[in-house]
Amino acid sequence: MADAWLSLGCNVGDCRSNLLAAISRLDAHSDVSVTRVSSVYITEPVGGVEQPSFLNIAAALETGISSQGLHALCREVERELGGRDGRQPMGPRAIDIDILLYERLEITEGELTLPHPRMLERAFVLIPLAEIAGDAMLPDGSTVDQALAICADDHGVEKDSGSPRLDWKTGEGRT
Ligand code: PH2
Ligand code: MG
Ligand code: MG
Repeated sequence: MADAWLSLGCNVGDCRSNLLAAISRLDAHSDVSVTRVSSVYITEPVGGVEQPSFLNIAAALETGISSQGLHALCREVERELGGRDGRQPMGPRAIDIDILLYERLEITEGELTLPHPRMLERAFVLIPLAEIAGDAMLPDGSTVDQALAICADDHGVEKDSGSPRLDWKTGEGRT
């Protein structure tokens, strides 16, 4: 089994529902177990066009599928939830599922680069990830907590403390 960590984001439609549906579908795969999901964070958009705030979460999973297999599964779940319809790079989307880390693998193969090439520059990725996996290691042996400590991104990232956590086992947490 391999450990992998994902970043999920949404800023179009019913985002809590889309995020919950995404982690539930990933967990429903026979070779994927979601083990932890962060709080939901309301985050200022980074890059691209002017667009609404995002909701972002991080998720930890254990999987028997390869990094490429997991990438294909993430794309499939994005498609099922309408997250790839008409979207632009860095633009608004109903669901985005990015693999951040897969074990301590360092690869570029087709569309997949690991670790995620922009994760170290993004507070909306590192803050949720540090909540559930501060000790997780990057390929160079440094930790997520260390990466967050030196991240200079000052875009707003605020825990959505007024709403329940998303529970992918019971399906609770939709508003
Ligand atoms: N995703 C993007 C572009 N910008 N900004 C925030 N706050 N959160 C995101 O998930 C995000 C973004 C493209 O993947
Ligand atoms: Mg993304
Ligand atoms: Mg993506």
